[in-house]
Amino acid sequence: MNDTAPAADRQAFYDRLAPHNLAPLWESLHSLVSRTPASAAVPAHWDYDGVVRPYIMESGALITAKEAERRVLILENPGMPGQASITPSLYAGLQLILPGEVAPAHRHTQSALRFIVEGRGAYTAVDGERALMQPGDFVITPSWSWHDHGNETATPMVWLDGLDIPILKLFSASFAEPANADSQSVTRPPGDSPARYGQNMLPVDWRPSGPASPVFSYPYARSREALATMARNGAPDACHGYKLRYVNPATGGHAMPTIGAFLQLLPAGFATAPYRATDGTIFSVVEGEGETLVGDITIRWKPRDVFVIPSWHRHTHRAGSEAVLFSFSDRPVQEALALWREERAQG
Ligand code: 1HN
Repeated sequence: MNDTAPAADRQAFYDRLAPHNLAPLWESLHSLVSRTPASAAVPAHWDYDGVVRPYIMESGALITAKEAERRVLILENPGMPGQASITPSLYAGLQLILPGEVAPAHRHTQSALRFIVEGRGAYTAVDGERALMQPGDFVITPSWSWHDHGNETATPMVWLDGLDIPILKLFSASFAEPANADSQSVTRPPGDSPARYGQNMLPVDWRPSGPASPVFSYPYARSREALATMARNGAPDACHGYKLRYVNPATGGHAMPTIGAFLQLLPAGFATAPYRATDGTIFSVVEGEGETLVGDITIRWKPRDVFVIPSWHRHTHRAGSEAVLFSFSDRPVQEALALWREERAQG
């Protein structure tokens, strides 16, 4: 063989290989092992008030939360149509629960987060304890924990769901089961886990039973106040503004082992220095208006919008007014596997 074999001869060879479940590596080597990350995901933006909200509300008239099990519009990355993914490793959706509805109790090996977008006072119950939800609250349902949601208020509630569905799919490790009642019986009063685990103290002799945080609700008021105090007391980070990470108070690690979550404040007029990292990140705008420049794309955002920046896409945020952004990514997985990289402000 020489390096000038006609393309047709090579193709004929590949065609004879295929029935034997064989393929030539040399045709795909450089896309399999790219010099820099090549995400299938593309930058994308969902306008909540202008586009998404009307469709979510329309879904409320078509199917009940009980019939749907979860009434959610999936936020599909336009670079990965039909794959129920917002990045190659993560799923995101917007979930609606109407007054009087219950999203029935179940558990699964997928870990989930909720970030509350609209409405106040509905609850999520996790392993027998309810937490009432307000806009901007961050709530987790760790892998294999029982969870159900109920809305006993008079107004619709919408939240952003983030799950590690594509990661579980990669590992073929999905298990799920329904509970035997729609609503879990309440075994601990509301506020029990924040008291035990969320006051910078832990019950003496308590040992964690798993890697996820024993605190399952992180109220916005507290996180927001922390950011405001940071902003009063020091200079912003050039790439992040003022940015905090949600933690498991028992370990200092991320709240869940597969999904990391963050909240950042950008002062009015602040522009972040160019930044990129290997964790493709989903943002939910809590307060303020601004824009994010990624490559030659400009995403203009306002409260309740969602946008996604794929892995290794250099970007900068510019806040028109003081802004607060929630975000989540697969960073804990990449850190555990020693794969996570970032690059700050370069060229
Ligand atoms: C799920 O359990 C919830 O508990 C939301 O609210 C979205 C998407 C796929 C699989 C399970 C929830 C989900 C989900």
